[in-house]
Amino acid sequence: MISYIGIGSNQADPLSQARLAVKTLQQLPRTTVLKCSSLYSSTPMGPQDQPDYVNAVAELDTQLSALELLDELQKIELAQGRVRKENRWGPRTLDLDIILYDNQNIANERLTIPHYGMRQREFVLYPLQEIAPDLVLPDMTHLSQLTRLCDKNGLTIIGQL
Ligand code: A4P
Ligand code: MG
Repeated sequence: MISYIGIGSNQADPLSQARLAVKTLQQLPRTTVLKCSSLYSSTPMGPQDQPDYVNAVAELDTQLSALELLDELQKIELAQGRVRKENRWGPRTLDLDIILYDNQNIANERLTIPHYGMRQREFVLYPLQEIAPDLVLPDMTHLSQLTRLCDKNGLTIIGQL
């Protein structure tokens, strides 16, 4: 299955957090990292009294189920010092979200795929477009239709993975 993972960090050296996360993704069982976007700097969505984020998207080919993949991503978040807090959209050392999994729609108590925020978030759409310009969502929306409607909001490339 092809899956796209959103990577976000705005604490404890975000560039290194993102790079380490990709190295760990490369070691997941039954999984290959096929492509990585550039690293982007983005303005915080949500509370503004937090540092800018570093965001990227990785393309995986995996034989893990979506739930197995989520378990692995949450292990990586915890290993990199993620503390789950009550305040929504607050700062974090590492956030790994499953943006898309195969061409599937998944809705259960642990997973919503496509990720609920992907259609509006410049820090997901533009890195995704960089590595998958012809992507079509399960509901047949073309990624390019979404990016056309989405302001870059200061999103800039700051490095490579
Ligand atoms: N979950 C459901 N669907 C998914 C999915 N597709 N991928 C569940 C991953 N997890 C999924 O996640 C809470 C629960 O969501 C998980 O237990 C899983 O079962 P979490 O990582 O503990 O919580 P969270 O990430 O703090 O919550 P939320 O609302 O998902 O945060 P977001 O939407 O990820 O936003 N600004 C910029 N510029 N860049 C960012 O990356 N990120 C956030 C976090 C805020 N502002 C940002 C950024
Ligand atoms: Mg998350």
